[in-house]
Amino acid sequence: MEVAISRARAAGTFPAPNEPSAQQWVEIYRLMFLSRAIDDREILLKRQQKTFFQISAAGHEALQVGAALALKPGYDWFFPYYRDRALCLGLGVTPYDMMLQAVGAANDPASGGRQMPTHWSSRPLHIVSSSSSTATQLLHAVGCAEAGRYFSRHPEAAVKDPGDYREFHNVEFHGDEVVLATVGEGSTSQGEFWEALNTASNQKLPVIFMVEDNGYAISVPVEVNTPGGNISRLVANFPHFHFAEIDGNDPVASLRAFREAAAHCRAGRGPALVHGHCVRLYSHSLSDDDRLYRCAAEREADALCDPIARMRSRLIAEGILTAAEAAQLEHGLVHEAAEAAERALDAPLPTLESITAHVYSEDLDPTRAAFATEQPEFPAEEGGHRAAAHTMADLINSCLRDEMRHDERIVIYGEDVADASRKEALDEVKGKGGVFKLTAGLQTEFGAERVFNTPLAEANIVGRAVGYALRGMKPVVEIQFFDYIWPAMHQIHNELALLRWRSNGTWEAPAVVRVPIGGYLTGGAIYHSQSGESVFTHIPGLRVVFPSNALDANGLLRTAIRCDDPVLFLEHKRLYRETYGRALYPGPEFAIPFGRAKIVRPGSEITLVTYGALVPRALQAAQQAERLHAIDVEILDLRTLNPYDWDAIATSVRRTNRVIVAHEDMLSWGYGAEIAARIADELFDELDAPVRRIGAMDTFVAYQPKLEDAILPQPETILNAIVDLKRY
Ligand SMILES: Cc1ncc(C[n+]2csc(CCOP(=O)(O)OP(=O)(O)O)c2C)c(N)n1
Ligand SMILES: [Mg+2]
Repeated sequence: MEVAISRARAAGTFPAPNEPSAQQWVEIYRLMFLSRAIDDREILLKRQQKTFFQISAAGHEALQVGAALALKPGYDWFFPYYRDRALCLGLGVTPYDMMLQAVGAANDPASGGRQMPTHWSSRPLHIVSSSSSTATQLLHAVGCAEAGRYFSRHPEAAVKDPGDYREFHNVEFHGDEVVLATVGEGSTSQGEFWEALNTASNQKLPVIFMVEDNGYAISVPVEVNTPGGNISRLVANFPHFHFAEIDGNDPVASLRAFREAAAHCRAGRGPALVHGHCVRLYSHSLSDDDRLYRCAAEREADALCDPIARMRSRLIAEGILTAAEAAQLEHGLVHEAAEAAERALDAPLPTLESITAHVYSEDLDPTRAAFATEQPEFPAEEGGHRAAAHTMADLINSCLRDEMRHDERIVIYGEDVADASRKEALDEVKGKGGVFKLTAGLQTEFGAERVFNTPLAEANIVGRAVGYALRGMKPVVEIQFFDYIWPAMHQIHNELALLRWRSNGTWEAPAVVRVPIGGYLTGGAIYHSQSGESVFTHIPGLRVVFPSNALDANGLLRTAIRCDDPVLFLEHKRLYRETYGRALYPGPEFAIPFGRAKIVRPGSEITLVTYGALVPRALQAAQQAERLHAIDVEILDLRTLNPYDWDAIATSVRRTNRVIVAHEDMLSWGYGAEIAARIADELFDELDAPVRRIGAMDTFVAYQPKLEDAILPQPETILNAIVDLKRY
């Protein structure tokens, strides 16, 4: 990819004195004007139906150019939003790159024709791919800053290891880099804004938040979003912050404010928030018409604040340019934008074959044999005694411990996962280590920089993981209960799983999200019993794992951690300490590839496809079917739900000609619907009976055990289905 860093940027940073030289004034004006010229050209193209969407930076140019020139592209890190054209021009994105995205060209460097215009991304410049979701990027910026700090304190963690995901991630850090995250004033209403400020403040992270306050969020004026109408007043009490509230129509005020903010951050004193008041000169986007909701007088007043017109007058008044020189410069820039557009319109479009590229890592396939280090090395002895079988909880804990020893890039965090946040307590107490104790002892062994508690905010947990992972670290985070994953859903669906595809393979976030799931708890009730795995298997880019026993949990978690894709690792709470499925410790290298089902009971008459807590229940049912009805059932434990082992299902169904798909989650629109549909479609000729499904009733799980028993599938439910299906 071609990266043109503009002339003034070639030296790295914009020259330091607070008052720019004449040449610097002209450079600021050049960037501002060029940004507007590209916007205007794009609007023309959209009206000619040569492009498909347009959103402009008009009115924000001064604020953005000041920020760009105060920071160092390719050294600092940038999490912009869709209105940041002048910022990205100032960082070195070229007009041609922008036009390639506007037309959706194959070699649009930001997304290969996948994202709308102005959804920035450039790896060499450290501009991280942005989504359309407002404010999600702020948490990525926080995680990114945490990762930079971590590597500067643990430089040895940056070493590559050819055995896992680390082979494919170059780590870059300097120790004093800052992270810029930008946001509109309306989007400061998002919880993620406050969650980001919370952690940046608490951790004194070098993040500069730039609030671009144009007074409107589409049609909603600022006072509706922000009580009192001014975000600076609301955030003023966050500790460790440097705050600045500026006239965003003045590029020199902006440059000064961002230099001061960057100095505060680089010195390790904490984060900064620069609140710039600017104007939105055009409608929100070309799909909007602001005459529908703004008075004419207000729009005219904003037009008088146009930062480009003001800057032009200033240059002429100060004798830096004559009117003729300004006109000549502008003419050249309009021509530059037009020429970039013409070239982009001739660029090749993406091929249809390219659509499926970069959904998952193409470097490291977690189904491949390299992850089949099976043949566990069971020890004969442990701690001077004959080795004993361990629970699933124990073997997940030992996998986490072994992997943390093996890979210094792993950090573990979530709610209550630390042994004790107050370190002085650790001399006295045993430690918590998770509400289910899955992370017990890890903070004590690896320290509070690698194992720590977060604020009680699930989007914070997953959003930061995206930021950590895109810097090459391996966050292995915990959501305390599946029932509370929903605040993080936006981050999982629109960010974690999507980053690779939307950036056409330029960025990725291979984090692991561990989640206790499921019911059968006798009193777990509505909010501690939920299933819902099919909601996540419906997300391209996300691997979903659901082990049913201790050994599988250990081997699959190792693969989840070492692989290069984001993984949702579902752990059934009821199975954590069951007698069923205990196993000896399999050693620190035991791994199981994804996408390989296990035949937990061979049989010849009916195939029962299942996973999770239904595996032991299906086994009970199969034993009774054999004993009471002489029916021989084969049970397949899928172990991973995305990818899943279609070959194993097809092979078994071809032999038995009858199949049941059983899961704990609700029947309708559940995971089994997909498997059953595919069997009906591709194996129709093999079937002697309809495909049968088993799942929970289409309700939530009640507290009263009598109701819970009726709502969730029981061994008898499975047995009845087996007997019924054999009648065909
Ligand atoms: C999470 C989310 N909700 C809604 C939208 C639709 N949307 C796009 S931009 C926008 C307004 C944003 O206003 P503001 O943050 O002030 O930024 P501005 O566009 O004014 O620069 C809305 C509601 C979205 N993109 N993401
Ligand atoms: Mg706004």
